[in-house]
Amino acid sequence: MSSTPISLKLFEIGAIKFGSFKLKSGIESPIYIDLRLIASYPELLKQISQALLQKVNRETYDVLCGVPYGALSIATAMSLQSGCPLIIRRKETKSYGTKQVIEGVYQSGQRCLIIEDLITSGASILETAKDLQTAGLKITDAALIIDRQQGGVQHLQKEGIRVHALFTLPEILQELEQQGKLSSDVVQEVLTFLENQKTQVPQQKRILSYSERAQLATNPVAKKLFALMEEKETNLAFNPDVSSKEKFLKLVDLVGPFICVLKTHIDILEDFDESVIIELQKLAEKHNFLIFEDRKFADIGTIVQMQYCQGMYHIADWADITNAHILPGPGIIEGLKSAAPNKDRGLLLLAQMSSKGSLFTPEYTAQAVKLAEEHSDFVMGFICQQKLTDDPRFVHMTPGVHLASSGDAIGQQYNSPEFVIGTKETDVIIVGRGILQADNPSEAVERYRKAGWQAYQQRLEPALI
Ligand code: S5P
Repeated sequence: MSSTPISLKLFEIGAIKFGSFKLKSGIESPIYIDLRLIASYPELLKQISQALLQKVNRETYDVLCGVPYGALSIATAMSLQSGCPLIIRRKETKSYGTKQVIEGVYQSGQRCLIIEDLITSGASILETAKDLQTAGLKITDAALIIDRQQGGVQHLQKEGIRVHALFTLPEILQELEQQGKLSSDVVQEVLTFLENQKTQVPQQKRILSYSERAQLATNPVAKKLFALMEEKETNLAFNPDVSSKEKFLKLVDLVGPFICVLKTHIDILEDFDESVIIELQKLAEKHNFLIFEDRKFADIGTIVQMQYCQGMYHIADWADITNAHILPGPGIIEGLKSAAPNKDRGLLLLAQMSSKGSLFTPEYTAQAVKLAEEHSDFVMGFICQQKLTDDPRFVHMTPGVHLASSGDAIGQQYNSPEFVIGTKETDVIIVGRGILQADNPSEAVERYRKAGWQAYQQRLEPALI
């Protein structure tokens, strides 16, 4: 269809203005674009949504989703005209919320067409795409009104998203010049401005490798862990949650070569005695893995000190890593830290849980990050479901991982290694029954190791923001 009417109307309603404008970044711009104005002109909205519908093959998508908030009205208009159902992405809960981010009716595996008004770097579309993918939707295409031609289209292409734009910004400028609305000087000024901006976006954001993070970590166990992950090429932690010591030790010997961390629930063993610890330490030495007692401490400082160092298990003597809830406040961290002063020990804070209906809130999770930053000599990272901080010193360890199941009957929820390491950007997958209950555990442990490691390697490829 002819581009004239739409671009001219955008100019007439003031959605594209020329002059001198101070942008949020402080930069002076000769052009200002505000496509949210379209919502106030129903005829134009209709015309634009029709043009967008014609741009993309209807066979390629099942649902529509507009990038909040600018494109919500456009996506709604497209839904009304095409009869294609609409879903809505909430913007507010995107940080580390466990709340519903995508509203509406959809099924995992359905294809969603993303709608946007304007593309610059592509970051907003990508953010929306990530949330939709997290919800199980497939994203292959995005339709939008104006491409500023500043690298966004190429950026999205690299992420596997095709962009269908009604116009590029230079096309609009040309049209307006032909219609006598702009002088060639203004067109030239805007084109030069756009060209200069292009070199600024998008920027490269390099993802640090585990070995680079080993250099940066402030906790000695985190340092060791990052280094041994790189050395053994594994980001797999295994928990043999069994009750007999013989079975436990046999399993540990079997999986030892493939894991970076062996996670225990030592109080599950019915025939526990000191020999378990002696054998476990020998195996840790033999196969080069760290031991993590998943004790989930949750009491006041003085009590956790005793639970950590005394009683039947003397956890602090043999477990490189343990974990704690932060519900009682910072005293629990200080208590545990002071209980093992002369040893290299690391603490993981429970910041999120995998179980259905867990009561962790985004505020609580944010508090865990804050406490980790304040105790970074002892706190080495988090038990969580997604990356919580860009601080490279902290290890993100994620349970609830399974290649074949989506959960158990009493609340456990599973994700794949690819999703956890690739999409949620955590560092270590914790796998129990996925390996334990497999027909062939020694084959399964290698399968999980490989899946986790490949997802990490893919993430390392330079990403654009
Ligand atoms: O949120 C959590 C935190 C932990 S530490 N969800 C979990 O499932 N875990 C632990 O991970 C749990 O105690 C168990 O040892 C392991 C998951 O085992 P799986 O058999 O379900 O893989």
